[in-house]
Amino acid sequence: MVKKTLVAATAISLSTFALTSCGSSNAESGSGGNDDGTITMGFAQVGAESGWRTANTKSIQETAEAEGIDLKFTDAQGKQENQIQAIRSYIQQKVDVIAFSPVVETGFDAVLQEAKAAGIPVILTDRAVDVEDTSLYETFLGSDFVLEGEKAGEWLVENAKEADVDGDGTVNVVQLEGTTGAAPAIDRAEGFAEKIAADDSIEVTASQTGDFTRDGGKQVMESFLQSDDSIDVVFAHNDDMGLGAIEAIEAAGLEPGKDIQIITIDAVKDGMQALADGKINFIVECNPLLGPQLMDLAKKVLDGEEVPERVVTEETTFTQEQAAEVLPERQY
Ligand code: GYE
Repeated sequence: MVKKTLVAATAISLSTFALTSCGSSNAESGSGGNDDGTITMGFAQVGAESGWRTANTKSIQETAEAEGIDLKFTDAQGKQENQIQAIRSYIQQKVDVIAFSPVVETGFDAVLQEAKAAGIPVILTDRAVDVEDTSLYETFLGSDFVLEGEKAGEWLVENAKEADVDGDGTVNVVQLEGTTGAAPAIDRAEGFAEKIAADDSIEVTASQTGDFTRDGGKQVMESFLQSDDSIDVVFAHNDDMGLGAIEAIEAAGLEPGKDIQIITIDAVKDGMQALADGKINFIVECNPLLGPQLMDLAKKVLDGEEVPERVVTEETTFTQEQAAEVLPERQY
């Protein structure tokens, strides 16, 4: 699959062989924007589903403003058709560059071909698309989601004994998946599954989408709790769903972080607070502050400079002690 090839091109390759632009013909003018030098960027955002997304939007808007980039911003409210419509309208408006974070991986071929035909370069931020022709976009800036899932799985394997809260020899895990078909949902599940396969005592007993929202996580967790009283661990694909699960667990009279352990991804402030409070057990960081790198890539693309086909953001992980330490300085 195209995406898998991209994931293999890690940060290391940035400085070595991957300095190939996959659609530089789009931007050969080297104009760097309009006659007055102002760059107009059309950005089609996923929505406002999570704390991560809010921080991501803020980073993009603030950086554009600080750098004098004229940003046209739309919120697709989690719907792919809205996003496609927004991209089409940016093409009609003849923006200099289009950036977007694809709601789901597939189904963007046609609109990306339209952008290419119009000579407008496209930058993927945060999430990947699954298209045959990678020349349909210039570069993809964002996290390695498989690696994030792997980090979550690794931690669980290392802490399997403690995670087997009821001591029955099996670590029963329920998974709260992100939006169905979205790159982070697919890849995080994959990375996690790969790592926990090393320990036969760990088993994913139920897995359902909570759509990356707090409410979704709460509802799915409520139904999991109703049908299963042997849940040891929740693996939530983002903090918000984990926070929703905490509400459901507390409402069921159980103690999150103790009776049921919780692993999440993102490390936004609310998640980090719950981690420091002992309600979450481990968080894998996913950095939403992509604005500066995005604007930098856009300028380079418009100046006709070569850009790496994949730019991976650097991330870490947090235990409860580490969360308490860094929380006062956490920006988002
Ligand atoms: O983890 C989640 C958000 O695409 C990385 O989307 C992003 C994910 C993030 O809704 O909180």
